[in-house]
Amino acid sequence: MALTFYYGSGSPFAWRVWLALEHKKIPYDFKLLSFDRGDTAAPAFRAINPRGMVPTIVDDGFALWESGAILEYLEERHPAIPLLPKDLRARATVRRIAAEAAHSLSPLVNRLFEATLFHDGPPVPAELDELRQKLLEELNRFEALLTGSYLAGELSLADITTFPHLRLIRRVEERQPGNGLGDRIPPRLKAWMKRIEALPCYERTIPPHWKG
Ligand SMILES: N[C@@H](CCC(=O)N[C@@H](CS)C(=O)NCC(=O)O)C(=O)O
Repeated sequence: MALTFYYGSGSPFAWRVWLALEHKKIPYDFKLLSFDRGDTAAPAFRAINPRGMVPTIVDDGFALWESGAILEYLEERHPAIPLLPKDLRARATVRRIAAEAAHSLSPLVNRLFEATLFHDGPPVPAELDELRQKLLEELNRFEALLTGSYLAGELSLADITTFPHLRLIRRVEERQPGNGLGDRIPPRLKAWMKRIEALPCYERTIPPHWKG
């Protein structure tokens, strides 16, 4: 039985899992849930994931949610194309970076969305300036990690976990020019984004609603 993947367009957490499924060439049935339609609150979905959140997978009857847990599960279940290094400390570093993306970067990107695309009325300039400053400080921490092509050696869960949040920052600028970070994403991170966007898994996982 194939793995079923429940996804919601625009969710950075669901995007991580989609990138991993594609990169690792794992067969899956794709279930696109609509936030607007309230699909995540539907009883049939709540019966699978009582929290009503994407990403969620069901693998041979086993339901799992929380993107970090799903990524680790997929890694162990489908090790052929690895996204975790073999070396103990390298693996710990990847997990650390993935946790930093989840707990330090992601909340700031959420706040940027709330202050711009999800904001009723024009953004409050002072609030936006303070937020941009915090985001740039955070991005500089990721910039410092980029001594090679990827965040931690080879392409890994560190990149897969971090990328959607960076791409969402650019999305704000695309939708509301001047309200995102403009061209202030640090240069090595910018080049790294291009590298990820050149991977086949990127093209296949662009959020459907971005394509109009
Ligand atoms: N910590 C969770 C976060 C997942 C999450 O926040 N998902 C949101 C979308 S970004 C969701 O499904 N929300 C339900 C809804 O808005 O109906 C993870 O890493 O998977």
